[in-house]
Amino acid sequence: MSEAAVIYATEAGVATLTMNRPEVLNSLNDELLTGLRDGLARAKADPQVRAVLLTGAGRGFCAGADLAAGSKREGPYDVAQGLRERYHPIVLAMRQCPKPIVGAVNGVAAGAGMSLALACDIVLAGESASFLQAFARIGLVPDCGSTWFLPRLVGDVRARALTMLADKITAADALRYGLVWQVHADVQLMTEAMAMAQRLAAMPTRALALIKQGLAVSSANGLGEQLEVEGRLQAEAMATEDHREGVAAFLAKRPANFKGR
Ligand code: T3D
Repeated sequence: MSEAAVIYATEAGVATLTMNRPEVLNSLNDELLTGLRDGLARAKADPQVRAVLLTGAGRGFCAGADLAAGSKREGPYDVAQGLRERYHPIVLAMRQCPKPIVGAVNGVAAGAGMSLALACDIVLAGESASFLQAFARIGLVPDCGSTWFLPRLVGDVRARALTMLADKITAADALRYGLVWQVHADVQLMTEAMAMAQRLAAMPTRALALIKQGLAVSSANGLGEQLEVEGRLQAEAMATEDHREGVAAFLAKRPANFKGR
């Protein structure tokens, strides 16, 4: 039996999804896309899982769509429909996941692979990782959210240069541009990323989900509307057991023991 294209493992409240086609830098074929979709759904549904960690096996994070598989397609291909059915549910599931997602970018993140990295909530990169908006190199346009994420993360000037020039940038540049939260020595990356995911898994999970909801709508809202959104989300957060525990722990001067409820 062939090895899974996505390896799913759980430890201490964290579900780790490892893209596992290292010989082709974890480029995205149907098996890998299905594995990501199923893995995200499984992590969402499991009450024991309170954070997700996404990484790649071998020397790459993800090199985007599998160009070899794509070139073997026979007959007309409706790419908009292909993206809608195979890729968009993954990007949306990541952003709408009620649990935080840590990206551990262990090598090159190119094309849709870079979009997947940007869809994570907190991105850590190894110092030899790189980021590449590969699309224009092969006459395509950025997809899987890159034209949405990039201007918001790096501003218009850098978004245009990154997407049009399609130059590979280093992890250090990605940190400087605000594409990643931290860069670590390659050998330390997975330890640091797992520590980050476990830290998030021990936090008030529902509050983190509500924070994601607030951030998701902020750029479409005016200040007045967003204040209303915050009020509604705060009402939900204030009704949680974890909020009561956080206040009780503060008043008793002891560490909080959040349960994710
Ligand atoms: O519906 C749809 O499918 C449309 C969706 C489109 C979304 C997209 O993501 S389009 C963008 C697709 N990705 C790319 O264009 C990136 C292609 N890859 C590269 O440019 C380079 O591989 C990298 C810059 C990422 C890394 O370069 P390097 O020198 O470190 O590695 P390499 O030697 O090029 O790659 C190693 C192997 O992985 C190699 O195979 P080989 O020669 O050892 O047998 C290479 O062919 C393979 N590989 C890398 N990327 C892909 C790939 N195979 C298939 N598809 C890939 N994307």
